[in-house]
Amino acid sequence: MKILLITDQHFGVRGDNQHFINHYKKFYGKVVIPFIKASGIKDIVCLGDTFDKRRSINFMSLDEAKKMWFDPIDQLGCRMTMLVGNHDIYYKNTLRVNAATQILGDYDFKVVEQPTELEYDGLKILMLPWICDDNRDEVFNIVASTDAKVCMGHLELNGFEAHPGHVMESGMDKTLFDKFKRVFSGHYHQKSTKGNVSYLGNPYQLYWNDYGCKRGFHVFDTDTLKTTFYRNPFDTFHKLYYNNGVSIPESTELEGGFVKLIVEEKGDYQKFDYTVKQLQNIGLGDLKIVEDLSAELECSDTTLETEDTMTLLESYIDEIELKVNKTNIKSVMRSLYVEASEL
Ligand SMILES: [Mn+2]
Repeated sequence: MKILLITDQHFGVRGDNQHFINHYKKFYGKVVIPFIKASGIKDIVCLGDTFDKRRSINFMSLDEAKKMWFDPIDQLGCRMTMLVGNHDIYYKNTLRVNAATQILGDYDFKVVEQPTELEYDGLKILMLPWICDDNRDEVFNIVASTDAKVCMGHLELNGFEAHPGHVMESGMDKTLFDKFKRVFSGHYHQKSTKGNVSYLGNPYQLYWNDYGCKRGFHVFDTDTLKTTFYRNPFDTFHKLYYNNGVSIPESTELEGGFVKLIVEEKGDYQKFDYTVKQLQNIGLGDLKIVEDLSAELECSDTTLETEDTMTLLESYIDEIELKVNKTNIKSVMRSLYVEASEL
């Protein structure tokens, strides 16, 4: 049997931003739903963080999420199992009030609020929602006692790359899950595998840090225990390098996208202005022009590198002298930055 695995969908992301809603619609409408129809897949597991904000979703976002994902899945008669993730819960120490149960009661989806063993075509899978104070003992007990060979969860494990360039230095030890042949997890949006543990990665690029990262969904085969990755063909973030001109990709590729026009050599000003106008007419989500003005200064032998905000913040923290743990400061800055981007 084939099961479609998808995780960290984050409906309502970036403060219910319309460009992201359109981007999601393109992915679900043109890729995932047609794939489910064509492949005849009937079982879906969402490994947590189906919704973005812990305490609310705006009505328009919810309506669009129903239309692009929950309704079609329901109409196709798919069985959907959803693990509760850390973004789906109102309280931090218990899963008692969670978005899926509150919002999706009209659907016949299975919401995993407690560690649960489920069987798919004779294969037992241990399903673990987000681990918090309320369920930690229960999770440890079931991990110790289960004879399931596969585990799916929303796990915070040490040593995995959470965002590009950021390896987690806290979290549970992955050896706790050594007994399983395969472990699949949501939570970190970066796709990565170490030994028997695979972080599946979320389906789309959501922040500039995700630029160039491969995102998508997987299909898991219960007979072979193998997964196949299906990449999301639509990138959210694009960089164009302007060098006396630039070739602009098809407008359908850029439409709704977030574009950085990086000016290396401006050349003719009129031609440059025309290019900017062309880009503005495509209907981008955002256009940023990145220009290295230091080149016009005389002492320009130091090259100015353009980096994203998070990388700049991190290298700043690395450079300054601090008496406290820099990793903690970085993680506070990162969550502040993510929170600020969502406003
Ligand atoms: Mn997430």
